[in-house]
Amino acid sequence: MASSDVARQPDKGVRPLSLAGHVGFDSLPDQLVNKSICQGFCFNILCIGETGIGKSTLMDTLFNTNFENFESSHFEPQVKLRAQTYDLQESNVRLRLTVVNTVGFGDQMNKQESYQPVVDYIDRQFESYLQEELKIKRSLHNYHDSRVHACLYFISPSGHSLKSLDLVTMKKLDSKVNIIPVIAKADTISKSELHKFKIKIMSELVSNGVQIYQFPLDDETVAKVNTTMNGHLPFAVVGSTEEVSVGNKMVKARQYPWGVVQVENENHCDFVKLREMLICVNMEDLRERCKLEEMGFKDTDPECKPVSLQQTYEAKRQEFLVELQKREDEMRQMFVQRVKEKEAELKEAERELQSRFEQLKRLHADEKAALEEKKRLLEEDQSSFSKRRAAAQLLQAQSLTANGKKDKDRKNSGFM
Ligand SMILES: Nc1nc2c(ncn2[C@@H]2O[C@H](COP(=O)(O)OP(=O)(O)OP(=O)(O)O)[C@@H](O)[C@H]2O)c(=O)[nH]1
Ligand SMILES: [Mg+2]
Repeated sequence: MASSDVARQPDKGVRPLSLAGHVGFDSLPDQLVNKSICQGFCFNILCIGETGIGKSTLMDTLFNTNFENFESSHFEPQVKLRAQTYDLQESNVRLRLTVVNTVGFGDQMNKQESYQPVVDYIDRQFESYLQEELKIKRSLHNYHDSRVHACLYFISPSGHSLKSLDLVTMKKLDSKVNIIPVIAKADTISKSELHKFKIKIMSELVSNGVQIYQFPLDDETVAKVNTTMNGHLPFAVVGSTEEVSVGNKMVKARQYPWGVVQVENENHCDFVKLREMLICVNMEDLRERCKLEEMGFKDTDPECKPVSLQQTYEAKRQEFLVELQKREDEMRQMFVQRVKEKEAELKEAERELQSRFEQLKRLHADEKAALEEKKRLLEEDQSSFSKRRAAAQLLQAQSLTANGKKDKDRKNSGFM
């Protein structure tokens, strides 16, 4: 039975009544729409793919704009995640879009170095959301949810098979994010090869137990289109923001010496299918589809008994609080340890200063003693010099007196 029929079925004991006039609750859908428009929306896309595989071009093509793009080198020692957030507006609907790119993905010799930073990034976003969610006073309405809503996984158009890095990465992420695989630069692969490649990819994903995002079938308004589109996965995409004249109109395309590949022509590639599915039909499902497993939510307990969401939530909350307490204790211990270390460092510095001061004091005392000794010697010299000068002056005076007397005697004898 369709879900809308279930909703229309009156419950036992509930009587349907007709209204005699207008009441006003028929405005409820409008109220919801107005509230949503006022709040705006947020959507976060993670693009995983090797350097130069066409991630930025596809994002520009999807959102009909030019995002800030940086070309990455193939020599990044490790994968970095670069998140850029933009405010977009279409009619009166505002969308805060975050595009996260894997810079240097696949350029490392060690595969773990390629996927681990991606896993860590996704976990961090969940963690911070969970922390906000578990706060007693939540402010989720103005909290910028940075959890990844959709992950576009760019597969290289080798026409051969998936690389082991693709399988390992998707396997690590499939319980954490909604993975939508796309075959990048699909204009570089022939139609028949592409057909076989798609089948090969899907069978490899299944045999390796990789769960990709399935467009949901529970909403009957979109179930039909979603069923068809699930059969087209992975989408083979071509990106370009270049406008080329085809017939009498300009279309987004890639021009080659032998012809033109039109991005929005469904006979040329699956770009339109991807845009429809990702943006027009399932964006809300992707936004809302909470990967509860990521937070540890399960339908049954270890003994396979069913547990309610509330029980799991409470258990999870308790677990989280215990973890928080543990971390707080660890931080406190770390703080005490750091204070002790700093204290010891300061004491050591003080000791060094003290010994330097003592050394300087000793030096100063030695210098003072040496100077005093010099002063004493100088004073001795000065006093012996004074004595010698006095003796010399006395001698000089005596000799002057003696000479005076001799002159007088000579004069007296001359007159006689
Ligand atoms: N043939 C073909 N070339 C494409 C396609 N999309 C992008 N390119 C070209 O591939 C090159 C790299 O494209 P980008 O979009 O910068 O690739 P990227 O993955 O963002 O690169 P990084 O951010 O440096 O890792 C450019 O020369 C694009 O013109 C496509 O669908 N087909
Ligand atoms: Mg780029």
